[in-house]
Amino acid sequence: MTVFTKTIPDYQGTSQDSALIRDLTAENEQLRETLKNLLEQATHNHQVMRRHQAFDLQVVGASGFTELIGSIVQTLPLIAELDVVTLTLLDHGGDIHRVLQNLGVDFNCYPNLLFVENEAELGNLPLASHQASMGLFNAQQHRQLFPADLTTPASVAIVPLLRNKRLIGSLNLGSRDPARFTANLGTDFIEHMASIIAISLENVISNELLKYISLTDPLTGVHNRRFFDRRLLEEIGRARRQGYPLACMYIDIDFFKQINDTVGHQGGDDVLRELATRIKAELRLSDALARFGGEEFVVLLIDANSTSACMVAERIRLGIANQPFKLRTGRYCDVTVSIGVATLCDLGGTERNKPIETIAQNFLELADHALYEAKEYGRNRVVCTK
Ligand code: GH3
Ligand code: MG
Ligand code: MG
Repeated sequence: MTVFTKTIPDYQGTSQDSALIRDLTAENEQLRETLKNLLEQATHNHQVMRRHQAFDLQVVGASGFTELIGSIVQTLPLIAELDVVTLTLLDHGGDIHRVLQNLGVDFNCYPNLLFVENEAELGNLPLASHQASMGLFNAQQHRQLFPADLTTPASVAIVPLLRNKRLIGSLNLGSRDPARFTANLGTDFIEHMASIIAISLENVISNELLKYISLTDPLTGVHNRRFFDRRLLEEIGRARRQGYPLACMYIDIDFFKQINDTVGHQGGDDVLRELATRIKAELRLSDALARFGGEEFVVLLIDANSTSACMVAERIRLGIANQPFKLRTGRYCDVTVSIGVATLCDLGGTERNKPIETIAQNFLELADHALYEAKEYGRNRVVCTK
């Protein structure tokens, strides 16, 4: 922009000249004011651009799903001066939701994160055309994107999130200012932001799915040995620092080979799935259950001494032995398990200076040995070692 500065010569003139000078001075002041406003606007725009660039980097660099969602629903409203931001994810079959829940995401903490299983659930929004839509908030059209317990906006921008021309969700921006989003507003900037968010979302979701697959037993959906081994080391470290006991259970189905022979391999798989469900039902959320392979499951009980661990083991044993397993064929099958229990109660004492890996290995060996004894003593029983 060019700014003209008018210099008034130092000269004693007529009253006409004085009027001209007054006019020119007033015009000059007005120009200065305009310039000041433009500079302020430019500085503001520059700051907004810097904040958006920082936001882009934060979104692209998010290390996991929860960090990314936090950036979108908490940081974005601050940097873009919005009153509410929500995110809708298109989740066919509910797989993403299920996996994230299994990985420990507490969705109650994310009221701005919405899941829909198909495009129809997005309502009659023009998302199918893959175009952003902006305008006044309309409860009938937009309520499902801005639930009533969040701020109700006056104007909204609904921006499709696309990956390879496929709709994966929508970014929903809301302002209390009815003039903030109008139908004729340019969409380039918002669409750029949505494309960065879509790429980052796809990326973190793929990573979370991979993590889930690598730590989960595909048949039963409980954790696998890789997860358990990692968790055991963490928990021993924590228990040693905080001074509480841990207990470990080895659970093995009795005569499973015969069960397979009687009800077939599919029937055997049904038994394994149902067994995992029954064991889980007796545990606390903080406990860890893993299938170590075949028909062997291992449980880590947090803050459990020998007495309480043996009570839990006995409850599991009875819950299995007293109720026949219903298979998908409609057939019933009697199942019993043997359980070996070991506890770690002295982590602050003699175990204090041992490497955690050694403690973990000895701990598992003790539980495995107790299981061996339970089998030796006749099966369908619990053996606890101190
Ligand atoms: P014990 O009481 O001594 O534990 O006897 P068992 O028959 O349960 O033990 P054994 O180790 O002899 O047999 C385990 C069987 O588990 C053999 C194998 O075919 C079966 N098995 C291992 N993995 C699976 C699986 O994923 N599905 C099914 N259906 N069977 C499995
Ligand atoms: Mg067995
Ligand atoms: Mg076995």
